[in-house]
Amino acid sequence: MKQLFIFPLCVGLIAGLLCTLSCNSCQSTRPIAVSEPYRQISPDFNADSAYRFVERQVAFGPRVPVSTAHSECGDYLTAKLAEFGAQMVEQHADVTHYDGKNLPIRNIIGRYNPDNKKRILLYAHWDSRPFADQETGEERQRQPIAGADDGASGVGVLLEIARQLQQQPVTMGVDIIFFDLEDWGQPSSDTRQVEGDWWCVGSRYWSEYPHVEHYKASYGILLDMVGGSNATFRKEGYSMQYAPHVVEKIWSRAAKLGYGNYFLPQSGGYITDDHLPVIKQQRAPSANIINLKSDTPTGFAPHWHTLRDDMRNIDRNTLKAVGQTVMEVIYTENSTPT
Ligand code: AHN
Ligand code: ZN
Repeated sequence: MKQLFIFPLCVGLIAGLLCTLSCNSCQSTRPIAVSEPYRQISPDFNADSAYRFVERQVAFGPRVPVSTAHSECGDYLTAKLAEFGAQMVEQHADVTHYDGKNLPIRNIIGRYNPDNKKRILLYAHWDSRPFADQETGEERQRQPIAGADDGASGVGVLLEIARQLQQQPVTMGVDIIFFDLEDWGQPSSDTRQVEGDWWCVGSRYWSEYPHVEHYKASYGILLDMVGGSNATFRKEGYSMQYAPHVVEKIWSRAAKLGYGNYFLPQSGGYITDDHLPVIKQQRAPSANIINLKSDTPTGFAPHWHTLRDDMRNIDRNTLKAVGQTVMEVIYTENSTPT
């Protein structure tokens, strides 16, 4: 009789032990504290495609207002955004630049889901600087730059994002603006005391006279010099001052995607750029993604405003890091209800 009691007890003990063992082995595969790889939400940004968009702009020649290259490239950009399904608006205006001359400007605006109140604004400048004033030698300083990085890179990344928005649409509103005449600030070689600030003329015009009355976006992202090899994006001063939450969104997504080597957790200098008028006129709190260096005299990459700012500097890896990060911000936002 005794054995009859002991037997089930033994079976119970063994079963219990087995269960504990197997549960332990279950636990080791349970994804609790173990860090899971981040799953990308956005479609793949195609860096080859972005590269070709940069190359195409540069092939027109320096996009200096008023030149054939400028007007032909403007037509190309409008046609491309339209081809990628954006509803187009162009702004034409006459402005005065620092030398007192009148210049026509052309801001190119592509709208996705124009009726949605919730909007994100993405922008870059499409003009190129008429003088390579960071060059050595007066003759060289008078020549216009190719602007592969300074101008064309940001526009190229945004064209690729537009192409992706057509293939995998979002419900949220997205505006892409290519601003004209960002880069005609007084050259350092011109020592005259000219009153005023002459950068960012196109974005200043738009910020004062937006394409839609009372235009407002939830936030904005400026892409400026986002194609250089070994680019480093430091947290630009005005962006941190006026839009730290936007900086945080971008830098944290970049880190999740593994681009922490481009988007450094460091502060950079204060840069007068297209985001300033946009911020000041309260069109959108904006962050500037801009290649800032801690080891160059200018604070920018060595090719900045020189004749070396051509396709040799453009690195697909940088375009990819920026493009994928911005897309991740957009597509994450789109899946988050407000
Ligand atoms: C200043 O040098 C004050 N701003 C530079 C903004 C810029 C020029 N971005 C590209 N080109
Ligand atoms: Zn420039």
